[in-house]
Amino acid sequence: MAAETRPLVAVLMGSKSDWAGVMEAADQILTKFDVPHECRALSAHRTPDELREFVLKSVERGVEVFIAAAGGAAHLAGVVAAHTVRPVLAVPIASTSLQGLDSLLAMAQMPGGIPVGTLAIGKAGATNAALLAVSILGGSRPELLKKLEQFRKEQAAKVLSETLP
Ligand code: RP5
Repeated sequence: MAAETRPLVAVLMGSKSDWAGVMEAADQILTKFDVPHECRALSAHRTPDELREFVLKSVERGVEVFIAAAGGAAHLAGVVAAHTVRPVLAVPIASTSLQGLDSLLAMAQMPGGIPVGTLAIGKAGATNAALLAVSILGGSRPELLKKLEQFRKEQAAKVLSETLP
């Protein structure tokens, strides 16, 4: 991985308000695994032209996985997937009175033909989207799979070391 500096993962979110405490978790995981990535706020509804341009340029520049997070009537992941055949991982954000259930259903219920892989609502989904991106990239980068195995060993050790009151 050391030689790769071009972004391999693009982390998109519908608004800057999706970052703190939620999508920053995806950034942290990708940084932990030394995966070159970039994070951008772009909206399917509010910046449709810039979003399309970004996705097309990203693919040209070598991005292999997209993560797309959005709240409410969440079309971001579907629109990204409309412009690329690279995998798109969707993270529903709990930013409305429906607490992310609206986004979860919008993302999970993509009609057959243009898939997005939908993760859990919120921070857990952001974390898992990044881990899944590492796993996807690991298909051609065995060193990333080794890091994932080590990560899981550390998680297991933590659970086993915990004592209850
Ligand atoms: C969605 O609307 C964003 O993904 C965000 O979750 C939600 C609210 O956006 P802001 O009004 O905070 O910009 O598009």
